[in-house]
Amino acid sequence: MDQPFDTVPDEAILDGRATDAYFLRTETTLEHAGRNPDVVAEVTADQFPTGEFEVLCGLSDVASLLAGRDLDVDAVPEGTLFDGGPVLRIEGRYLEFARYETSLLGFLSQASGFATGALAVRRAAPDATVLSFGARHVHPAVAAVVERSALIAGLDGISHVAAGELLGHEASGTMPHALVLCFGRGEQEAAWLAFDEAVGEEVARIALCDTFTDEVDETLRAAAALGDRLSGVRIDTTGSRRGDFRHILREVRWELDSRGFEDVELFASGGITPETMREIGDVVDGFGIGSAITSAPPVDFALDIVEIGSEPISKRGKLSGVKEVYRTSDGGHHVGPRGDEGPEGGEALFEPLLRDGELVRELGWERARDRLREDRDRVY
Ligand code: PCP
Repeated sequence: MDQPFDTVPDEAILDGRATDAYFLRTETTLEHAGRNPDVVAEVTADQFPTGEFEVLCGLSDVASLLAGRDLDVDAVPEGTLFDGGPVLRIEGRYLEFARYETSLLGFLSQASGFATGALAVRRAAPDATVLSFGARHVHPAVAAVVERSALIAGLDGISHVAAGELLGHEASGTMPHALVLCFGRGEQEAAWLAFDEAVGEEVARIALCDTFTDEVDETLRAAAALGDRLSGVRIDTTGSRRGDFRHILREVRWELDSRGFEDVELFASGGITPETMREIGDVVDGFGIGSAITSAPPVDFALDIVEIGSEPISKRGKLSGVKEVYRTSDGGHHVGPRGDEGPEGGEALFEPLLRDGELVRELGWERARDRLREDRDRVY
């Protein structure tokens, strides 16, 4: 079985076969006509600012894609909030990168979408512990893209083991309903106690308390069974049984507190959106969030040639000429022609990424997370 999954292999991405067929026909045609102009191309979502910021993510994959090619590439740093104008610029012969456009846009569009969704989650509960549970909603080959974007957005943890190994950030989590079900109805204590006996001391004892009976009932049983070894409970009440989720969680908190379990933390999960987080954030200590991250729409980036042979050019509807983008002194985003004086006190955002195909910037996710944290303080 050479290729067990519907996953395009890395080699096809790196050699440019992970592309739309029309780029290969473009190569054939330009080579036939003896044309391979010197161009500047830009990657842009909206031409002008719209008032809605998005998070740039996926740059490390783009660097891996274009490294070694005879190109200069500049980009705004990963983790930057952007609102209109280009985020990446490629300078070189067109045929040097034509076939890579599809993968390049895919890398940026999906990762930036996840990171933008994850930032909305982060901002909805700035002080809570928030874990990414989104890997289950995507093809496993891109789970690390979800988790990396979530970490860049400032989430506290991730659930996916292989992604954690890749990113150098150990996966965490609680327990699934499957574990409780395996011990049988009425045997929840056996499940929680077996978990406590089996897993390492470094794992927080967070009991899932909604499998068979009422959330308050299961929570109090978990507290009685584990005593002060219980560090938290997770409530994941299924949508059809949820009713007033905030009320359920307040009841759980009340009953724990009134029995001296004030230190037992309360975690909520299951279909939770930033809006839900704002509704219940004062009652819970943490969240597990999946679809609010993975269902975020991809950012609609396009790659456009804006200069050929030093002359500005563009298709209609797009802005010709090379551009610069700035963080303005009041935290806004400004787009202007390269070479013009930017806004007073503005910081030009583009930085070199590749020079003659060589990587000239560090690209770790921790760096991007720190960048976003700083940029958030300026923008919001
Ligand atoms: C939780 C929930 C969703 C998971 C989290 C993803 O799973 O029921 O399926 O969250 P999302 O709704 O924000 O995307 P678990 O309770 O761990 O799953 P299971 O019922 O399989 O044990």
